[in-house]
Amino acid sequence: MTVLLGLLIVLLVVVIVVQIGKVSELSAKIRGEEEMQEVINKKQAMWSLLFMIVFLLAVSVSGAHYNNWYLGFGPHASASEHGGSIDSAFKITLYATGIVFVITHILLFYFAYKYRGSRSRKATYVPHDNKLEIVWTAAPALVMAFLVINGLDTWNEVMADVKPGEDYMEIEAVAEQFGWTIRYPGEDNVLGERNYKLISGDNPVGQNWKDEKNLDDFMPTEIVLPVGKRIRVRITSKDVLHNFYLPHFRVKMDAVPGMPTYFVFTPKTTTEAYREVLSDYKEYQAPSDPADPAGPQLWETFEYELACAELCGTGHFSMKKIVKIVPEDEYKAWLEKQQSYYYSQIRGSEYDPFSDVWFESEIKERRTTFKGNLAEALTATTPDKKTLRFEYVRFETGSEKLTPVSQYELGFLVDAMKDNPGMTIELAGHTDNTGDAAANQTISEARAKTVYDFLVEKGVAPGRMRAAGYGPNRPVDTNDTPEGRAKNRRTEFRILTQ
Ligand SMILES: [Cu+2]
Repeated sequence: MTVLLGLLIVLLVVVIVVQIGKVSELSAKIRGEEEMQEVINKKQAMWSLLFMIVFLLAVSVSGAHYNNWYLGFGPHASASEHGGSIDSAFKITLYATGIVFVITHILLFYFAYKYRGSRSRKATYVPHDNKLEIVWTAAPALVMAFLVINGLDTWNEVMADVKPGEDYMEIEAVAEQFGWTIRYPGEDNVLGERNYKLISGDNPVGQNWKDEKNLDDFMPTEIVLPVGKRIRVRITSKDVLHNFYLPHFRVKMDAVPGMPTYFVFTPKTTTEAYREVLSDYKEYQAPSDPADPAGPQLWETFEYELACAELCGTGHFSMKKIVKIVPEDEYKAWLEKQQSYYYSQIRGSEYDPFSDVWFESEIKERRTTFKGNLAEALTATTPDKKTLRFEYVRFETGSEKLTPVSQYELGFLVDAMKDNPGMTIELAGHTDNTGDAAANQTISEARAKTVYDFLVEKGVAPGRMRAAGYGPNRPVDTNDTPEGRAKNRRTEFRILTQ
């Protein structure tokens, strides 16, 4: 039944189509085919005009609607000094091409309407027209020349390196799959030398520790920069192509393995000030975490960020780093808290080329500690509190020869003997209980004697000191663990009189 009904409907539709065809044929005969064509032409011309209006309206409305999402518009003003030039170069291009876009589209559709097929008009054949050719070549050429010159001017300003004598700070961004290592120059404001051959697990960017400029360099987890300071970023990569991209500052530069690149910019808006600007826009007044509608809003949690703008592999997305722009004093406070990579990771390790030397700051700090401990011992009354252990006096393995760094702490003692003319001391060597007991006794005596000789050589009167070796007989900890044994192997001095 349904099939029959369906067939019937199809048949009826066919009949209707045929009938309409017959009617049009008839009306065409009555009015003439050309006249009919003219009616159709006019209708289509009207439709195309309507299409143009809807199209241009849609372009304008969507453009205005998303205005606040474009870089350089609404809340997205550039946060760097040069960024405004880039934005205006883009805007000039946008407006110039936008005007041409609208005019050509209006003309295109208007001409289609105006010169639609009509019996009263005949097309003219124009094989060639010099004047027209000149006009439509020269006009775009002029506009292009203006855009290119303007763009070149902006390019030269944006890509310029620092000038000699200019006040700036250089940081380094080293990319790898998948993260950035940012290196700051430290107090000396100069980045130390680095070499890719030195890169290892303990030396992420291959710093040459023999170069003293490296000693204060540090590598923080976030990028903090002072507002208004000219920053030169030295950019490089360890593996594949990456791209150093700071969208809010209009900074973008490839990180190329083996070929250092750079970018110079001056941040002009602090994170705090940028948040203030964003707070005026409704797009940023939504909750930052949709699951917590009462929580902080998007503008409150806004952070500038560093991204990698090169598709460098599967973990590409994770190359994001927070960038904070802060006032000068806040930056200084942050700097204070940063620890140099050398001092926190390399100092005293097997990679330290300066392990035989103490730096000024270390001498100062350790001297203060030594003096404090000595003052405490001088006022103490029990004999065990009158004994002080040398923390930094070391001997060559299996020998009584002092290592070079031992001179510093012994030097403190020399000064202390001068400051306290009534003080007499006993210098004592101790070992752990491993190895031959007699040999331990001998070496502990020999080591105490070496220290004694060193002090005499430095001008301490021999009569104010005596040297003694106790071998393993006076342990301060267990001899069953390596830590305990290390504590037992020691050199001490005990205040006898003062
Ligand atoms: Cu990358």
